[in-house]
Amino acid sequence: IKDGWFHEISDTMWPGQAMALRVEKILFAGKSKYQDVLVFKSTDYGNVLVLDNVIQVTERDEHAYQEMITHLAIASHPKKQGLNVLVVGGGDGGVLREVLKYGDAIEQATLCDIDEMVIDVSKKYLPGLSNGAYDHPKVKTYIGDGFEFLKTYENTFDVIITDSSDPEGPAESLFQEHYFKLLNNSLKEDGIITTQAENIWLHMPIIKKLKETCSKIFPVVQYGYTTIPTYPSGQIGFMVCSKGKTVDVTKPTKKFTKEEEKKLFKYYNSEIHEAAFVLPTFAAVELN
Ligand code: AAT
Repeated sequence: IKDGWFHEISDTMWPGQAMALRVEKILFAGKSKYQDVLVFKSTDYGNVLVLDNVIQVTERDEHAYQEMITHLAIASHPKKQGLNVLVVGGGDGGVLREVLKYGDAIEQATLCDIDEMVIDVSKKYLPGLSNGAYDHPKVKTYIGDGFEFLKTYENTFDVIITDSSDPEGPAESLFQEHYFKLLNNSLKEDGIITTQAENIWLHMPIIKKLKETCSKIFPVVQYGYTTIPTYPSGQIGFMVCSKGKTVDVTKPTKKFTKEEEKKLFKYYNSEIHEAAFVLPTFAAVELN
């Protein structure tokens, strides 16, 4: 933080550019076992959570990410009842909040984040993120490495959402081939996964490799994306993969009415679900 502005600088992940947000007040600054944890109140984006100097969420635009990473998977799942959902990462609780929007269709929602401090500061300074989800009777929370957690489950989950940080740091293992094998193993038949899959302007080599890795394991692999001002270059994508060969993840099978959409979501709707997979030419050339 310099002259009242936070700068998101990374010479390796986004060289020569940086997002800056004006700081009104620092609310929390600490160090967990895994990372530096910072929460500040910004002048125009609400409260902001930062891990190892990388913006994780701002109250103003978090919906664009949490809604898309969640609903691209759950809304295209062929099963409409008794869904067992796992979230890896996502300690701020935003994805859990989105999962619970399916109400009775959710049998159980489990979250495994490596860092308890992220959960604690999010509950305290970003309460709208989880919006009470951690206290919901269908929610179970585990603190630990998502990679290790998955080793203990087989044929269990219908949907697994990996809401992880960037591959530099504690989330490195969550981008490896072995991780996707574990995901595949712990999914039920017809299971679907989404994972945070970076930005087409900055990380094409990572995305390409991720897509290749996923394609070795899953018969259906699609890169979809959302727009979001406070992630690097304003865009972030998701690898959406299905274990079932005949599932088309680009088409939602769960159709919300327009009224429901307006009530439930700020960003997601059925049209944007399909549109999210339409890539600009340069990205399509690289990825398809
Ligand atoms: N919804 C917020 C966006 C995030 S949060 C990433 C979360 O992943 C953090 O809570 C972090 O503690 C957790 N995490 C990191 N590594 C692991 C791991 N190995 N196992 C479980 N959880 C982990 C992502 C922001 C994307 C930023 C884009 N530049």
